Amino acid sequence: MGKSYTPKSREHQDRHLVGVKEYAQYHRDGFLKVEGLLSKDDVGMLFNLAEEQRLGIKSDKKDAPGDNPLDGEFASATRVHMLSRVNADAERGMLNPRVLDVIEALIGPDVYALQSMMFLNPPGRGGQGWHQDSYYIKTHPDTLIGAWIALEEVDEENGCLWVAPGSNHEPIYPPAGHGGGNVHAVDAFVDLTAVENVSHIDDEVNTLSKVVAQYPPPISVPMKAGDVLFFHSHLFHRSFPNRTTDRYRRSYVCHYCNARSWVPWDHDGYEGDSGNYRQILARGTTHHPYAEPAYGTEVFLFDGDDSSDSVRMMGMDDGMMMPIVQKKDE
Ligand SMILES: O=C(O)CCC(=O)C(=O)O
Repeated sequence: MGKSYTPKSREHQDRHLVGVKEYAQYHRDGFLKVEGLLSKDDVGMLFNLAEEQRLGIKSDKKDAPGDNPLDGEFASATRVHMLSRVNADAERGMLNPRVLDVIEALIGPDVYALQSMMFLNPPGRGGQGWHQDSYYIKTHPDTLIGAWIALEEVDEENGCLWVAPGSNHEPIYPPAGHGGGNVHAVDAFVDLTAVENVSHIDDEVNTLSKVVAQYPPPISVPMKAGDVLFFHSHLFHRSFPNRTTDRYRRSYVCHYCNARSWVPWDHDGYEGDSGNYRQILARGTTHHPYAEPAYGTEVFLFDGDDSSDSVRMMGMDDGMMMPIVQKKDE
């Protein structure tokens, strides 16, 4: 007999509990907005980080042509990938315990933190056409999930996210010309059409938009600072460029997966067949290799106490389901 494992991350203060209705809604619709999940301090830390990036990029571009001193900044400052590998605050943001509380409930118990992106989206910039995140990041089994953290008010004007509710039940549409080789379940479907120019902002050339059109009209997801949108990696979603003249659209977007998945992916490449060893174990435990937080951010992993009893739902004589504790030695 192998060592028993009852999934249970270490207790910590201020845990955000997910409701059963929220869990069901996430799995039905493919997204879940949790309002006010991040504290003012946590949002402030990430907002300041976004500002550092924005101003850093601005000063780099001070020689950009044009009369408007913001031209260079607007032309370049849209998104910064993987700050979490080089900055302690960015790592803390990706491993925010309350974000992980929700991720753990939705796709856990064992969680890898894979990716972070800081979006700045100045006036006139940003936007990403219809796409599915698992098209880009491979996890097998496919357990990828995104967390979109609003660092300020976002709405249709400055380029909030749009989603097609229920489209998370779709398979991943493969790119034309590649035989679908880099998406899951190649050759498993008789009628899965290939798509072109996924993520292109123009629906005329991004042919995933034709599948999106089979759904009820997509909905926008306006958010306030500290709200977090959790979204399924098969969900059709997009954003439009920021069409204001005087507002940014700052957000921090991170991706996670179940830490029992094989991850043949890493943002910066990896050696061998598996990128698992580059992914931070953020909750639970795993039989795969993993990375630890480079800046020492505390994570609440499996507490190593395998004496916990296992609880199962069982049918009683009266026909009711009851949680029954199963002792290890039974
Ligand atoms: O925030 C955006 O504009 C796009 C983000 C997105 O689509 C993603 O992270 O998958």
